[in-house]
Amino acid sequence: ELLAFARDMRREFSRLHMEHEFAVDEVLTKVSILQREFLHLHQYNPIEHVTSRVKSLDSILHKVTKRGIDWTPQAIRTHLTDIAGVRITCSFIADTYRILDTLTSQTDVKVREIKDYIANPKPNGYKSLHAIIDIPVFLSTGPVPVTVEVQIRTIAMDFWASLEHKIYYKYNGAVPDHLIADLCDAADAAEQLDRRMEQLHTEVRGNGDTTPPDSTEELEE
Ligand code: 0O2
Repeated sequence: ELLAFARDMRREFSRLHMEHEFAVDEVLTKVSILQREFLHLHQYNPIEHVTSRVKSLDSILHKVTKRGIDWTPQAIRTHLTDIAGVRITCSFIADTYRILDTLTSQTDVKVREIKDYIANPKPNGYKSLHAIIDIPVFLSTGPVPVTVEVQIRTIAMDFWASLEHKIYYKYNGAVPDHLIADLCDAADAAEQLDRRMEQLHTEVRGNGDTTPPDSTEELEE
């Protein structure tokens, strides 16, 4: 009986994983369409790169245990909102909001929560837009809503966040004070860079079409 239970659980978890993979695919398709249409309309590509991941079973169970969530697929589906993650890196701050608005206003996307860490950065300097969305995945049995965490940020914010993430893990969360202060300074520098790049971009675009001749090729990488 225990063996049958274990087998059922394994099947349930692999279904959970698969549904989240499908949801990531759906979001990636939406992002790719937005990107290509944006390029067609405005002659520039607002998205630098897109990455995605589905949490491994190990890290799902680790987080579930830490949070005291029941080890049932149903409870996990309801309470763990970052099993599927898509990260969109944009060139400019204005683009991050534009992409967020366009994505979250699509009729099949249900917004669960939006966190604007660009307007309200975390105390350590972390900046990004986070959207927790439910997206329908069409299975043989019908549509199933699946939750995806979408993070949207600029290249400078992404650069900062990936270094901070490495430092945080290296020190197991107990980052020395001088590094925390340095990271705060670096976050300020990243913000300044974002502002200056945006100003430059606006200025140059205001002076007519500056599309580089190979801009469409960027999408084919
Ligand atoms: P990983 O390894 O990227 O998956 P929660 O995820 O709900 O426990 P919270 O704070 O309620 O945490 O949600 P929030 O703020 O939306 O953060 C979720 C994710 O945003 C994190 O996932 C990170 O990817 C990113 N993030 C949030 N804060 C920071 C930060 O200070 N530095 C960096 N580098 N990334 C951050 P995970 O699961 O924590 O990490």
